[in-house]
Amino acid sequence: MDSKQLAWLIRRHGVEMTHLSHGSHIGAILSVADIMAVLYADILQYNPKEPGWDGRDRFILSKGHAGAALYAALAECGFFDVDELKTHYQNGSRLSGHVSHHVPGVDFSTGSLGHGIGVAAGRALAAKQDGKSFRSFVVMGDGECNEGSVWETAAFANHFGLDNLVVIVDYNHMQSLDFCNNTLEVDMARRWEGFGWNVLELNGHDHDALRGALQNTDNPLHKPTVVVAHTVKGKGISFMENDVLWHYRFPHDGWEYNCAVNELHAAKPDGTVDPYTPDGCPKTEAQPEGGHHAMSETYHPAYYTREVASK
Ligand SMILES: Cc1ncc(C[n+]2csc(CCOP(=O)(O)OP(=O)(O)O)c2C)c(N)n1
Ligand SMILES: [Mg+2]
Repeated sequence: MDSKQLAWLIRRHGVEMTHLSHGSHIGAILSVADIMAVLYADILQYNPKEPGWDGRDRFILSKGHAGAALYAALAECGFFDVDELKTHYQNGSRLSGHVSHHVPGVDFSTGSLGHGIGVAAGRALAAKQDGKSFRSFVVMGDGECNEGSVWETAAFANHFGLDNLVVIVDYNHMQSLDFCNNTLEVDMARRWEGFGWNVLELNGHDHDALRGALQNTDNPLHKPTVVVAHTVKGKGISFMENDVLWHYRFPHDGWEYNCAVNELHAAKPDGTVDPYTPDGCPKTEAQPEGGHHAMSETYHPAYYTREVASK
């Protein structure tokens, strides 16, 4: 399966999983879907039949509230049965709302923001000390970069020359309840540069750009690498894009679910099969007057039109 197909399936599973469980974070799942797809289709070294294989690249989804995106990638890549995704966030399921290390392919539980990078840096240092060649990857949110522990680790990783550490920041300018510039905005690329990192900046929905940046992060000064990936929260479903509402709201029965699924179907790559609604959904549901954003008090047209993903 190629990265485009995997990204589509992550989005489709994300809609279904949050719909079935009435769970949160669909906006965060859609934001990171392309990053996860390129990592699991083209970059990370792993063996789904032997999740603990010592030579595997280490990976942490530190913005653990988007765990559905990781679970969907792992299931589609053979770590466990895709059908199990339907149990996500349900009582008794091992697929908890935030990322759990009880799931095959997951080494570290996340959800409390700001901790993934410290663990990833420790692994990178250990790999160097033990003469091992794997890389240590971590995906973080931009809001997560408000945590002080992130910058403590950034200094540490630079000091120890951890050129086997790769951070990807899902830079969507939003947090859970508001935009970053109404909360605490970080001048992302310059901040990492100031901490001595090798900084790459790109469109986090452009698979070729992501592949190009992540395939080889060697750099002459042996710095740790950060990929500042410009993204749109809710990417791929128009009425969820750049709308804070969809951090916590799930796609409800009726037009929300049907329109979400049908928008995904309109962009379905050839050869991809929708395991839930192979032919899409009925188009009979009434949409709210004034368009999809009429229900939202948090939609922000200035952000919607901003070219955040144009770099
Ligand atoms: C330490 C900690 N504080 C607060 C939260 C609550 N919380 C969950 S998601 C979120 C917003 C995260 O924003 P960002 O990192 O930008 O991720 P995005 O959803 O935008 O991808 C917050 C504050 C948390 N999970 N952990
Ligand atoms: Mg964010």
